[in-house]
Amino acid sequence: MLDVNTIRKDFPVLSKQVYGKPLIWMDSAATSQKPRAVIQTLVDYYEGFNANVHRGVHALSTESTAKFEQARAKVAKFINAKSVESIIWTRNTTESINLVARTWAEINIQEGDEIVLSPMEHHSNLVPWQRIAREKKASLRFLEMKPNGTLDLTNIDTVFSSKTKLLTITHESNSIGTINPVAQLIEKARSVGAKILLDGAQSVPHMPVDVGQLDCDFLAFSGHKMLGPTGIGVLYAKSEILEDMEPLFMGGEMVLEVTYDAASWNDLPMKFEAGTPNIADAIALGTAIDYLDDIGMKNIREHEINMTNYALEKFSALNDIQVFGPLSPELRGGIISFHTPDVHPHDLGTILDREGIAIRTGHHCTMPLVRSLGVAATARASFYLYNSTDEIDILVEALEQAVRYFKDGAR
Ligand code: C6P
Repeated sequence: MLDVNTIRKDFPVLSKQVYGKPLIWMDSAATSQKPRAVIQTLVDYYEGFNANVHRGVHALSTESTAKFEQARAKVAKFINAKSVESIIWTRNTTESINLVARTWAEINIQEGDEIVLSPMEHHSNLVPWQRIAREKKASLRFLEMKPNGTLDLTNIDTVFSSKTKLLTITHESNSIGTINPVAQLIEKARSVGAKILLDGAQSVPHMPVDVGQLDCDFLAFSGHKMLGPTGIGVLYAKSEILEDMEPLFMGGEMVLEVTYDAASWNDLPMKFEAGTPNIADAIALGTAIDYLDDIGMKNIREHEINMTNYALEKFSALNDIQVFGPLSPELRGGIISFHTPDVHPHDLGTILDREGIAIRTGHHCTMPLVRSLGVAATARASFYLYNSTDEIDILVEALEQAVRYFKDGAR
């Protein structure tokens, strides 16, 4: 059991009032709040040792380089990567996926090849592959989904074939919360010789993710969804694959030898990190990882299962509210997407905001999925380690009132 009251004290913004009501942050799937230690790390960097990395011999550069590389080592350990060389700093999940699409896929996807995805991909893990498919005359193959929002793997053998070159799939859906059976899918993809990219934007912050055990080739995630700052993300890739990949950006840092005519590439991971990197935010992501490690990822997952269980039970008592995604908390993360025919999700979001409750409404950057659910938009509450069941009670009560108000108004 997490001590939520104590945890909350570490997050300055959570003591904020919105419209005179205590802030209830249920939009962590969009971005998480940040603990004081992370914020302080940014201040410490700029006040104490701001300097470019890998360049200077002076004291400040030595310190910033050491802290920057320590942060990379923390990321590697956090996801159980074999080596720090496998950790490439990017801006976010989106950039990490695009890096794979513009480099690995440029070389390895050919005419007639197939890329397998789920129907619940975030646009960031769909649109880059649409472009690759178009440019390479390859095709996208989508797994099937059951009405309960889990994947239907009955016909999996007809989706994967020797033509499959890549399985690129979200570990946890940001839209309906489904946790996909990635171990089974990875095994299938491996059996046909395909590479595997996991979109870990919603899983890495919320559960233990072990790349050694999963044996995926790529994993993409964002620092800002896991208590870290915005503007820092990670691409994990097996180092032997990175060795074979061409860099995307050219310039300083990523080169070893340069003449007027040519250049050779630096060692991993620098080969993929042209220009001055996001030093402060990388170091602060290291602090976020320390914080998550102290709490324990298994404990965070357990807390979110309890929260989801509680929320699903409360929601089931509400009339006219449809919850999307699987109803078993073991099959989903702490994301509850819902819809009521009586109130437009945007109106719901506005009403809840007046109660101090921040949720997200819309298509959650998964337009094809939300359309397939038969609605134009959903309302989405997403939980993290600092949310309590008391907050769920307040959410459900506010929802009930909103629905009642709109129904009565319609009469
Ligand atoms: N989802 C949400 O509110 P970036 O923006 O690059 O940090 O993450 C993109 C992304 C990719 N995959 C998944 C599964 C995601 O959830 C996200 C971000 C946010 O659901 C913002 S749209």
